[in-house]
Amino acid sequence: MSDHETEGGIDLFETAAEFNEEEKRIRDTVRRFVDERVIPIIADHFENGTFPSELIPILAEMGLLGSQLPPEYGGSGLGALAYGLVMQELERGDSSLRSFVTVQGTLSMYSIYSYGTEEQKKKWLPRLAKAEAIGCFALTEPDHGSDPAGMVTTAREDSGAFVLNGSKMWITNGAIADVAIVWAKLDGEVQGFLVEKGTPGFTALEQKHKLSLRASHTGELYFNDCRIPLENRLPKAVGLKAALSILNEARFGISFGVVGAAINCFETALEYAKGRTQFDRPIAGFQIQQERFAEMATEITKAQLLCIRLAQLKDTGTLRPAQVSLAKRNNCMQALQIARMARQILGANGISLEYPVMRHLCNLETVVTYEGTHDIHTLAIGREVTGISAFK
Ligand code: TGC
Ligand code: FAD
Repeated sequence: MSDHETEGGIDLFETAAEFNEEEKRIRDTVRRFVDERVIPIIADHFENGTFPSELIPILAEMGLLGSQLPPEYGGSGLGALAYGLVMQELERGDSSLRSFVTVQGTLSMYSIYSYGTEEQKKKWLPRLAKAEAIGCFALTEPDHGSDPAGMVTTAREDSGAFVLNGSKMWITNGAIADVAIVWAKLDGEVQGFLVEKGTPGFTALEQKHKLSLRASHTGELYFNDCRIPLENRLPKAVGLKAALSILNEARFGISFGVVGAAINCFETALEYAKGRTQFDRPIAGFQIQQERFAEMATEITKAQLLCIRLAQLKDTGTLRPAQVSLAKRNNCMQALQIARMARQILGANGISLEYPVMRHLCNLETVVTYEGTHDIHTLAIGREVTGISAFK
């Protein structure tokens, strides 16, 4: 281990000194799992456009699905920092794996936990935690992404049922989900509904031709007079605010996750640059490459410091949406820039799937877009500091 590392990888400002023994143990367990089970297979899955489903039961067994929820609902009651470190280590492997855990354990389970009835929680949360059922979170529509308030999917009450009409697009796990958390307008107001796989009038298709997040399922959902029982409405999920509050939880995890992808790119580039000789010298000795390493190390360090503070604010219950926007926006864009720099350092090998860098780079192009684009988070921060909304 060199001076700039802790046992968890590059850490110039020794942020790991803030982790307690339990947090380090959890980080190391997930790190080992990723090294042993994910990294050896993920490039093939990326190339073939498949998700490593055989890992799903292991993620469940490790308690990583809904890990922040209380044990009575199948969670592990993890604190914010431990949860963040789990996401960091998973995304060091691949964004698709972190995405799976975000959608299952955070977007789907938190929606039911925060806004569901006791019956809905008892029915779904333990099954989702054990991966006996797969969930998805369907907010985005073909014509309404950044502006979900404009959604046109509707629900109406009719003879003891809700009838859903409309479509959703770009839904992670959409085509494999047993239960979809669907956001639709009931009497003009956005509300959350549970739609089970196989319900007549509900069709889910896999989206093809992605060049990013290839090792992840992405689906399109169609609702054509789809009748669901009245008890499938999430009664407390009334208003767009409900959906947006769940996004905060996921954006928090992404802020940590992308640091893992950035660290993996940095470490790959460093090892490569020390071993690759041109003009009779290791390329790591050239000033231009050292500038790249200094830039990457600085941005990883700043992102790590942001994450630590983000977790502290979350644990004290004072975290504001604009703070999450700042961390998501900064860390995603910096991770993408780091992946681009690392790719340059690897020269032609930078575009090969034999190294993880281009895979991370392609994935991060999605991660800067979903859960609120870079621009949307820019405007969320702008609104916080000026007090004026650029959206309306
Ligand atoms: P606006 O008027 O600002 O807000 C409506 C109400 O919501 C409140 N609010 C929030 N509450 C909690 N957390 C947040 N982050 C919140 N943002 C806003 C707000 O205070 C207001 O409350 P109230 O009481 O006044 O009613 O709404 P707007 O329509 O102007 O939109 C604001 C905007 C643009 C920031 C919002 O629409 C937005 O965040 N857009 C981005 C959409 C997005 O992020 N979609 C993500 C889809 S899910 C996904 O990508 C999953 S990928 C998962 C994976 O694979 O990992
Ligand atoms: P648009 O909203 O059309 O934006 C296009 C461009 O315009 C962007 O650059 C944007 O920043 C910019 N723009 C928009 N509004 C403004 C503005 N006011 N000011 C300045 N610029 C603006 N969604 C889900 O609901 N569930 C999921 O599980 C999910 N998984 C996804 C998985 C993948 C692989 C991908 C790629 C997306 C996923 N999404 C999911 C959708 C994602 O959240 C949306 O793509 C995202 O919110 C952006 O919406 P959009 O693609 O419609 O872009």
